[in-house]
Amino acid sequence: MSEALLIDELRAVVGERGVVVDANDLENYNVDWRHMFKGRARCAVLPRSTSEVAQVVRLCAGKGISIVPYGGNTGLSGGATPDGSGSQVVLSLARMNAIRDIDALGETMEVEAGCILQTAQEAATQAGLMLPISLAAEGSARIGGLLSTNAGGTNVLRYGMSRTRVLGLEVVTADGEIVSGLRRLRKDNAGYDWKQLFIGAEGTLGIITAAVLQLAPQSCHRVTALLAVPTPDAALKVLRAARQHIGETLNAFELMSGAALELVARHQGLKTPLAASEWFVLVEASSCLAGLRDAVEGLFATVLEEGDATDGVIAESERQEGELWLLRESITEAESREGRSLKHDVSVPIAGIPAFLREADAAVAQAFPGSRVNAFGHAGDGNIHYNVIVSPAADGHALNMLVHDLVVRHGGSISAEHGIGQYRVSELQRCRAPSELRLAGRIKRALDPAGTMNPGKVMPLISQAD
Ligand code: 2HG
Ligand code: ZN
Repeated sequence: MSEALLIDELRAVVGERGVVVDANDLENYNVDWRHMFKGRARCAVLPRSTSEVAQVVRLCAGKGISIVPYGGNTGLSGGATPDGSGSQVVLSLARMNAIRDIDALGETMEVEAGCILQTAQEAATQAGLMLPISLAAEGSARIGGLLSTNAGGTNVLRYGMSRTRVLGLEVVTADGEIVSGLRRLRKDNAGYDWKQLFIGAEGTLGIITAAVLQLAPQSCHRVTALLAVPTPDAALKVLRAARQHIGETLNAFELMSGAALELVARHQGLKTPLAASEWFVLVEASSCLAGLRDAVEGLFATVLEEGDATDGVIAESERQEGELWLLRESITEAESREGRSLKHDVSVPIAGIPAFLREADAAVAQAFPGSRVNAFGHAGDGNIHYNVIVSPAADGHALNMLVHDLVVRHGGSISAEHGIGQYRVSELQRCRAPSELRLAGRIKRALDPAGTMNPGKVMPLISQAD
């Protein structure tokens, strides 16, 4: 088939400006945010509506051309990066960014996949509500990508993963059919909950084009605090005490090593307002009931007295709250400036975090002398970013296997919130039970029998998986 003909046919669907073919313009689509994965797209297509997405998918399916759905390119696992063959079409949802509707009484928002998270958050706030998906990349991440990767973030502890926000979904299937389940119902037990298959599937089963999200009431008061803690064990005691003092008002409980904050100081020039410590926890709570600040002060008194925290500060203004959060949210950027790092986005049952960290630190130090662990994460929900800064010559695969084996031994997951993308395909095959993988293969083959939806992501290529 002539390339020019394909481009003409795509342009006929999405308009002249909706097809990107220029090599320079394609760079954004060819490389992921970390510059770790690099591919070569045949072209990028930017549909303006669900109907155009469906037409593009049908056109490509008819010609056996694979599609790589693309959101804000903020994923960390290479899920939106095409392979190097030059044969895959990248489908960006960027031009489908409307907020279609907000229902203030029902606390829902219908939004298109290309809407940037921050824009959706602001719209919810203007309506007197809030959209409780919160993560460092919220200024660029798009709703479709967030749902396709079932993104986590800093308030999963209270509000759950992105999946739990979704009441209704609209998708285009691998054969180009529009399936619309944009219901705004809290309760809907009518048959299979098929939308759950597409959430977290990273575009391997179809393309999410719009969603109805469950919003939440705004909190009237918020308290943000930073505590210095001697060990991860002590951090968990603080977590337990926080649950007792401030209960469900706890939005976030983030663990950061002193080493992580040293990176932030070195590369971002941001200073921690407490003296040096091996570990820190960042706590955020919010409520509309009075007395939250007093309750957090009570928590401080308890944990300082018990020696589970050695120091602490409660933010006195929104500016100070922002400064505390900036420390936490700058870790990824600071780490990327430090050199080569291998990311392990793992989760273990919360009580197992200290033992996991101890064992992993010892094993990594022994097998990879000279490497440095950058551990931080959402300890309140069991998710630790166990990233290791290594020399360019280090055997990354061996290190990944070492960490993941330990995770499996602790009953954990090798991807808590970043997904599998192309980065962890082989590790998922290695670490998951054969029965689970067989079931996943059956789902993939049922929904994408030709294997044209984001091939090689999450699952091995279909021929290999058979
Ligand atoms: C975070 O928690 C993100 O800040 C990124 O999930 C984690 O850089 C990472 O490994
Ligand atoms: Zn994270």
